[in-house]
Amino acid sequence: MPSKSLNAHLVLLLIVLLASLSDALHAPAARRRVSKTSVDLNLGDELVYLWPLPKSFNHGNQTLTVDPDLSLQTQGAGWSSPIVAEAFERYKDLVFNSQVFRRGAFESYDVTTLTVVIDSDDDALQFGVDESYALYVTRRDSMSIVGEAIIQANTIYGALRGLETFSQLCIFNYESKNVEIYKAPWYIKDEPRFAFRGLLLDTSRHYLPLNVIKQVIDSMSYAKLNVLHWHMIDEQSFPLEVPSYPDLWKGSYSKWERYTVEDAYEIVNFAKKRGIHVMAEIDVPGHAESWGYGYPDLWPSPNCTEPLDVTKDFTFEVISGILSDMKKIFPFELFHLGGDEVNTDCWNNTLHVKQWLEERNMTTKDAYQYFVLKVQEIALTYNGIPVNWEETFNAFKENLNPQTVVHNWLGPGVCPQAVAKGFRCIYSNQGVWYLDHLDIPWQDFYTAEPLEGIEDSSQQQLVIGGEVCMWSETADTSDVQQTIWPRAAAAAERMWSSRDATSTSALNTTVLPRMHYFRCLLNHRGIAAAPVTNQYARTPPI
Ligand code: CP6
Repeated sequence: MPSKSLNAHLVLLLIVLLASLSDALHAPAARRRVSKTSVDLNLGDELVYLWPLPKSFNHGNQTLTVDPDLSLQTQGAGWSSPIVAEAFERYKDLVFNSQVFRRGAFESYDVTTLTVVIDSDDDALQFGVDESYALYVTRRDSMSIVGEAIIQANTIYGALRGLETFSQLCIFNYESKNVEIYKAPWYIKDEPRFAFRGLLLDTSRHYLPLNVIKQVIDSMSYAKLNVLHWHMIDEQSFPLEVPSYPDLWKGSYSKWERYTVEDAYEIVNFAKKRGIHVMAEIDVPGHAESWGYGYPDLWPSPNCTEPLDVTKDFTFEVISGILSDMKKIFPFELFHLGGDEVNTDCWNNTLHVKQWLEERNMTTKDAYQYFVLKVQEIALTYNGIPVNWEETFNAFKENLNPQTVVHNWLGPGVCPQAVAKGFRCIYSNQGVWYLDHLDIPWQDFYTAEPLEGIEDSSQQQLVIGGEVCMWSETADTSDVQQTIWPRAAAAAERMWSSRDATSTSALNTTVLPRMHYFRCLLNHRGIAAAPVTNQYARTPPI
């Protein structure tokens, strides 16, 4: 045998030996030959497989069967809501559709009716809308008048959250071929810890088709997230149709990578039916280069295409036109005005801007403040509450409009400072809640705490919630869902469930099996959620 080939064989042998040695060190003995290890979590009896965990619950130990022809009965002032009726049909599809039923002719089910009692008929999806609900599931004979499963909610949006929880209790049993509810009876009373539970989607770096955005919205509702922060426009592309300035979307990547006004309405309505607000953003004065493809006058000069030209009235006329058009589409009270990562160097290097600054005795930082405050005023005239990235607070502190919501992203530090000055705050610490940072593990998403460093309870009230960010420089339709899920779910439980329920000790025993299970639920619902860990998992009650 030639020596080269012998060497190659030796090297191969060595690799095989080392690989099996490392397997032996890392894997249980019985599975030494499998590259992936396997864990049998075997903790099911004590754990409740609902995600996010409800605020309070009690349950028994009965198994109830659910009728595939489950009927909806609505009561209370909100009884006629089409939003609830449609949601019921969606959840029925999710629970029953992909299963094959062996329905006996005389089979009788324990749960044949879901009764939803809604106290208010107001279907306005306002910020802070009451999302609380109670859910009871018992045997039919013990509650003969109103049925076996009851959701009580003050608003239709609370009812939607209750429907999600009910759907998570319904599990298909491949032996009995029935959908079953385990550990009944159930008594659940639930409400969110934070009113703002967001996910940022970036459609400027990579365009996302409407159907993909809709699927993300659907998946958000499964984790009870309630704000889609639509970071639609940035320096790379301007995909939105703006009737007041129809050349703006010349800054889109192509003619088919665009959103019409109707498209945007459709997203807002689709989200509303799932109790999800859409918070739109125009990120100014930085991150706005694409605006100039349609209107080059917005650029200080062809060599200075960002930040937008602070000297021209035209700049603020365009912003006013955009906000006027966008506020008609996006009724959510909060409107994001960006303000992050503004590099003003080229303002100084552009003659007419430099002169404008000198005439007014302004520094570039003054001009940045002038820009941000002016845009805040414009937004307020259209009844938009300004949200700004934290750099604006870091630079201008109490000069910001007092209604401003400060949006954290640089480390954990700013919310304590902002709420101490009376501003509201959204937590998005990039070290733990940036989904495009693939190296951040789910445990870091889970243990992140929006109230960290804030002891005073009235200051804590000013933290309206948090948001996980799916920046899309390196992600698109091909991988957006698997990048969002399941880690966004870890943050979703942090924002919904009570602080003491989301204990940060014993993550591997109390949270990991439930995470595995919720990820599996997402997969069953057609969402391309990535594996939680590189381990196989057997999670009760399946
Ligand atoms: N785009 C915009 C971005 C980011 C921000 N704003 C960003 C910055 C740093 C990281 C990730 C994202 N891509 N408009 C900051 C809020 Cl690490």
